[in-house]
Amino acid sequence: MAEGHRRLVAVSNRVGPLNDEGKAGGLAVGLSDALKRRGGLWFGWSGNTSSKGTFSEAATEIEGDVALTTIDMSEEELSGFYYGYANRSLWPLLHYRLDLAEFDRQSDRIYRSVNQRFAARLSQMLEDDDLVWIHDYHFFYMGSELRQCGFRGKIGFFLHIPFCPPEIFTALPASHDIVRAMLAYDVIGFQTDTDRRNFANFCVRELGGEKLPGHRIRVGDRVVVADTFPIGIDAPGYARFAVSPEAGEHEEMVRGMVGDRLQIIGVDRMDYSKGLVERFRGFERLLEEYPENRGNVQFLQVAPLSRSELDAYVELRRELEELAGHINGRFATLEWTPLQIMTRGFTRRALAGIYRAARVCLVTPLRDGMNLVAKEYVAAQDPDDPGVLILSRFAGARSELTEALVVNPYSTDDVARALQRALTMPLEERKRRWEQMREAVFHGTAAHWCDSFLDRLENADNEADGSAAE
Ligand code: ADQ
Repeated sequence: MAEGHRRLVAVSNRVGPLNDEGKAGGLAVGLSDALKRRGGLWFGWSGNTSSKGTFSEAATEIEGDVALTTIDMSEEELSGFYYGYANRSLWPLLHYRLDLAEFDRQSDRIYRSVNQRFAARLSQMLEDDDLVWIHDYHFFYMGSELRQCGFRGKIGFFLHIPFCPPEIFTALPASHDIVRAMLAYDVIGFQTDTDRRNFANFCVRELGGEKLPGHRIRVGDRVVVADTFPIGIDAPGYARFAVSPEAGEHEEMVRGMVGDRLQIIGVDRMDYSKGLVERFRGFERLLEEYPENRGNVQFLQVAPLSRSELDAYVELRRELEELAGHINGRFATLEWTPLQIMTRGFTRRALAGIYRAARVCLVTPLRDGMNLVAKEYVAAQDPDDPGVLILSRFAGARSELTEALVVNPYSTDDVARALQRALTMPLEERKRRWEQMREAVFHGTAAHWCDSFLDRLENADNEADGSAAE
């Protein structure tokens, strides 16, 4: 373990990988970096299901100073906890989609029991001065369960996705239970000030809490820190990926495929929060309203399948494929297909090369905690010929990437206009905008995110008793 630091114990639904070879998402990259630097334990679900009776066994792999410990779930747990409560109730609700949220007491019960079982298992491995950091909407109850098991050390929580306004969150039957349980944490982190405010407003209006200076909240006799810690990427590492041989090969492949045309790229898990349907309509409107682009632009949407067991995701895939077919049918010629959709995954280096080959990146979620694709696209650009980022006003990344072309993703015209502007933007303006964004991405890195959260957590006692500087 690194000197001078307490052991870091991180908890997230999926664990690892610790290397940069795979297809790791944002959470894994940020955490693996912190764990490799400090040493520690990473605990979560193995990704496997096993029958009752055997699943309390934990498996541990050691890599350097990091132990990766996982446990299995039963089929019932997977369906009630992961597909049920986490992804059918909490995910849509926290993304402001009350229309898609489903609530049932069976999955509520299973969600709580998985939190309890994971906490019980983890608490056997904890030492008093460990710094425990719980991640995301799968584990809202984990902190209070660890307290029930007797753990008295520091526990922090970071929410990777948005926290919706109390007017929406109160629709969740267990909304009070969840936020009360969250008060067991010492520090609660959000991606944006909006999320932080929504949470604080819930505490005030629903639980009779009080906002204190220094982004602290008092509810009864509990004082917690609730602050904003925007997640970032390993920007220097990503910029290096973008000039690696593997990236170069992919960049060339894309350039070869598009020829003289301009490439537009979108990269998102196939999820209704990412605004893909609206984005496709915006692209269609571009071809309608600005016909000079016909035959001269190419839109590649990379959209790996996600949560395909859930109806809303099956329906989204059907709708997207139909819409892509409609747009291609309407505008394609013998030598040009305007829109291509791919569901395969790429390595991080390959993806960096694909970003670098694209003149425009469309990041138009209807709601997104942060959105790391936007930051990766910026980090991967060629400084002499950078592309243009079109960014939704509803992505957390919007607060930092102020020189992106900001759009309302619900407005087809707005998306089409921004596309036209991006495709015709002079090199000087592209460079000027990109430099601001590059600065922001290199400033707010994954390491910075980790360090500022963990510093805050280590100092949380002093803050909770009001002695921190205000
Ligand atoms: P996600 O919703 O998964 O993350 P995002 O932040 O964009 O969204 O991260 C996606 C990651 O997956 C990126 O690193 C991207 O490169 C990678 N990826 C996507 N498609 C890929 C493909 N085909 N092949 C390889 N890699 C691919 C959640 C929240 C976000 C928040 C992050 C981190 O929803 O708002 O930014 O957590 O906190």
